[in-house]
Amino acid sequence: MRRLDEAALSSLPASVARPLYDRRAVRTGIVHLGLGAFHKAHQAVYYEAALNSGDLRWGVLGASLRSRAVRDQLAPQGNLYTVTAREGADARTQLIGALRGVLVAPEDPTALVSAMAAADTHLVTLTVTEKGYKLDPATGALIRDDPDLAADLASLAAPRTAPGLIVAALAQRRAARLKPFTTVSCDNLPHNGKRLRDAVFALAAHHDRALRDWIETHGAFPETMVDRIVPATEEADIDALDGRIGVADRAMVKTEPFSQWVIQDRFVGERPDFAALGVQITDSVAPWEDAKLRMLNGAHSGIAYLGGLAGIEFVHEFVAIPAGRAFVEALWNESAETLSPPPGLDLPAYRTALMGRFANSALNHRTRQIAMDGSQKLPQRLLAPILVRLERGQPVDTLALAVAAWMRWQEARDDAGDTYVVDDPLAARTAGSANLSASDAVAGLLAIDAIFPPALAEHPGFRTALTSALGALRAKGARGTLEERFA
Ligand code: CS2
Repeated sequence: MRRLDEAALSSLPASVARPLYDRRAVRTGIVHLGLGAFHKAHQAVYYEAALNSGDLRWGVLGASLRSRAVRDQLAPQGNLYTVTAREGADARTQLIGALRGVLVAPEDPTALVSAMAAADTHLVTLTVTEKGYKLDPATGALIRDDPDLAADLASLAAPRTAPGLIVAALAQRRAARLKPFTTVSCDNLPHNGKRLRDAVFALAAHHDRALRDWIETHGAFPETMVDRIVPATEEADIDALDGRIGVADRAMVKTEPFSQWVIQDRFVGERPDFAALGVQITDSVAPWEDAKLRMLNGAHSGIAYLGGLAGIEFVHEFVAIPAGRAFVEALWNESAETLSPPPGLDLPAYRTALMGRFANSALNHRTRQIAMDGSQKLPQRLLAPILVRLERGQPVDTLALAVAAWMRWQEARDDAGDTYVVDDPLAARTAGSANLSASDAVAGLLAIDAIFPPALAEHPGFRTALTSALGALRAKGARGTLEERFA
């Protein structure tokens, strides 16, 4: 089996799109924190387009904040990897050359900080997942007793968190009389730019008030909306790609044809010509962000828990079941009414396109993958629209069913009795309520104020809807409940 690397380039079939530029001439203009499948299939593809257009400032130094696996996959390949967009029988593969190197932050945090502080670095982008911001999901306040954040509050000599790395690097830039870089959160958080800025300000102020003020005056933390479905790569994907292109790419990513990136028009210094790369630059990102979080991600989370409990492995299988599809439509009916769609977003067309994306059977997007970290995802995806509807006195039955399915998921046993690990930073807390009666379980989980704001926790109608939905899920299973409510 031949491994992908520079030498293998000449043997690739002509159908594989490849770098149109000289990789040796590329400079590193971007440091990316949280190098994972999503970055590789989303932002990196836009940077690759910038390089292909001849603007060689936008090579990427990727950093993994924890594991060395990504570096170990990429290093033998000269940091080359492929992105394959699949739909039906169609698979289009592009070789990405934008990645210039990979650092593993815990191995050498100071090298990473120096790279971020380099004069050529104009953008620091992040995909560190919701929990990587060290913020309370309900309120957005810093979780000061998080062990890694506590270490960064004590000293920034060897930062451990994303906000810590950013503050340390900005301090070096200030000392070197350089401008800050633009810091771009690309995670599915509400107001991701503001949340990241708040975390950075709080940490900077703790160490050096003047540094905080300098960042406020000179820095930029644009809001963004990012969208591309990127299922985790499996061995079978690597084998299938090998069969098609004749090389083994252990760093490959698979995705869908669709991709969208909306960035608030707020930058310091140089940036790629984003508009020319198909990125939407706008003053108002929030309406895009809300629509995406509540429609795509909200439905995803509902599918993840109901599907996971019912033993449905993949998203496309869930929406192939009429009651599953009807559940998604009903959830969208509730969520859509809470949105103010931005100019250019036609909600009915958006819904049709989204259902088509969910139905993409070439992706094999696992419900279990989406079920991860529910405590961090629920507030912006499901609880935000519920709050709006309850304030208006509107029913929330379908959204509440999705939340109840998350509650039932905390029991770590699906409808067939098979056990699994609840992969969530708050799993130890949610487990305490899992085996109580439905009303006690609901009360116990609603009391977790890191997830549920008081207005929801104390709402009697919401509590009743959850208790009845949780009771139904336990008695009839997720599949039975879906069939009963949506068939
Ligand atoms: C998914 C997202 O795993 C999840 O939580 O909902 O990763 C989703 O696929 C992306 O946000 C799509 O842009």
